[in-house]
Amino acid sequence: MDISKLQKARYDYKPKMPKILLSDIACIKTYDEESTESIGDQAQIKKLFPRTYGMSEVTIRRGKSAGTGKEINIGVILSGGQAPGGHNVIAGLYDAMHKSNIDSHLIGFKGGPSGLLNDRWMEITQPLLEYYRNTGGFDIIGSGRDKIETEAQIAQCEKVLQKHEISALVIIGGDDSNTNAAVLAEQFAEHKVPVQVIGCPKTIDGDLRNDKVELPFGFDTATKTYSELVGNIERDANSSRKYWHFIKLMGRSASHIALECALECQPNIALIGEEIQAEKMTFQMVVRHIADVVATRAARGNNFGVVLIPEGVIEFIPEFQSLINEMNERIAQKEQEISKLASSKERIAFVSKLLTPEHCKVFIQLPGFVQEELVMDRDPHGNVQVSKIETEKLIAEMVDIEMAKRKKAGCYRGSFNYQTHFFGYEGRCAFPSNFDANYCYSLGYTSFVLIANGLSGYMASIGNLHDYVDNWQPGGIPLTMMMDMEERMGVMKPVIRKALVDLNGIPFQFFKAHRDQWEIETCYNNPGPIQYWGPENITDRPTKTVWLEQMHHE
Ligand code: FBP
Repeated sequence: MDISKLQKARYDYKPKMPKILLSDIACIKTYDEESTESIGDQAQIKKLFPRTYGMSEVTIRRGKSAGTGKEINIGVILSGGQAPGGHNVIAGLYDAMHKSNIDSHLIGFKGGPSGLLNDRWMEITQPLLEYYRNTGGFDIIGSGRDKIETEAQIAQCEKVLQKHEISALVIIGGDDSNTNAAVLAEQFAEHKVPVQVIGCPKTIDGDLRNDKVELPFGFDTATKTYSELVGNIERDANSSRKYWHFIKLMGRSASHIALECALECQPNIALIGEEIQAEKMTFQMVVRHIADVVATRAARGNNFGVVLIPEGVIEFIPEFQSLINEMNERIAQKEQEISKLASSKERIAFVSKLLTPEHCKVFIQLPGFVQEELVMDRDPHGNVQVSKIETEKLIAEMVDIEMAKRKKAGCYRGSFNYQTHFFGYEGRCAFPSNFDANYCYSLGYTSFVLIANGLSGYMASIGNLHDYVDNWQPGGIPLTMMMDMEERMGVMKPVIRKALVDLNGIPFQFFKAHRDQWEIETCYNNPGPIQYWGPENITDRPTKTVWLEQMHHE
């Protein structure tokens, strides 16, 4: 294998850990704190999770641990979209379990939850891990988006876990995967299957967070990677002074990534889906607002700018939300007939007839490529794949039309030329920042401490993330604490609540207080690439979101 110099150097990086985790592993243990309630629908969640509901939050402090020293087998799964740092969670888990007992085994199930269902596995060994420490990606064992839901699937998991004599399973994933972890912990307890289940918070989207979980891993690296790219584009825009750049950023529903990049890069405009929904802004209102900024900047001689667009924005715009809901429902009923139509033109015509007049009007006004995306790109459940819609192009084209209208009416004299970009996959497997390398390793290590203390149905957590790593606080949060009931495809289900951008939170309020200036003036900030070596205040700094949120608590 031809390995880059940076990759080689990163193998040798020694992740920092909270001071307490540096103690002898036999001399740290969990302590019960307050007992917990779920964040919503307490009675229903309690009924569905009678054995794992109401457990106490735990902290890790010094104390004699009875559970260390035993030889055990642990299983691990990477689940969902890639996020930088996943390899370090596995490394932290591996190192902790081997500090406890050198003969223990770590079994990685390949390709996500389906690896467990289909018994596809590999042993994670020290020599193998040496090629993955501090690197991005999930390629050590792969990932997948399957769910383990039915009784038959749960029974199959129990069989596979028992076959390998696995006594604990660590699931590294987002809200859905950790919901799955909660279900497995409850079911194993009910069936008296001696397998503990521990979750780890992962997703670049940043939406697996609450009062107890400060941040999922991967958000830090991904947003720093995107911010570098956005900053570069801002510099380019300010150099050539001839383009408006419309940049879509990943984040399936919440706008945390766009907000963080806006705080870092100070673009002219950043759309925040949650605000658009709260203000009940129509698509036309969004387009007109951008057009107003384009016109104001043009009047000052600035025919350039940068607009950040969160991937999930479309679902926050009321008319699209109801159009998509209706399309999902009506297309599902006519799936077979639609599949027989040969051309996209025929499909578009057919689908527009299925819609109510109000939605049909919205649909036919959309540019052809968006109509096509709405009709053609459907997930295995038949739903519109919102993330595949080229919103950046759609918005840019609509602004173009609006500027042409204004020009004709004589109220705009500038020139409007645009470029579109989508940054998503570029950031999901980047080399983890020092923050994510340290955070993930600590999460993996903490997972083992929770296991050694006999816990199940917990998420490993690290608090105080804005502070020096020494002062980070490891612990465990009961998974049921983060749950409420939500409608999923027409059925009420217990799920871990997704955290959307808090419009009253300091990060959004900070953005709101500055954006008028950023719109009109050119206040671009170019944070540059992630730094791995150098002064700690540069290499280890957390995101602005984490930093600003902390100001709120102090
Ligand atoms: P997770 O929630 O699983 O972490 O995935 C996040 C994400 O990167 C989203 O931002 C994006 O919409 C989606 O995954 C893309 O998924 P896929 O990899 O299946 O294209």
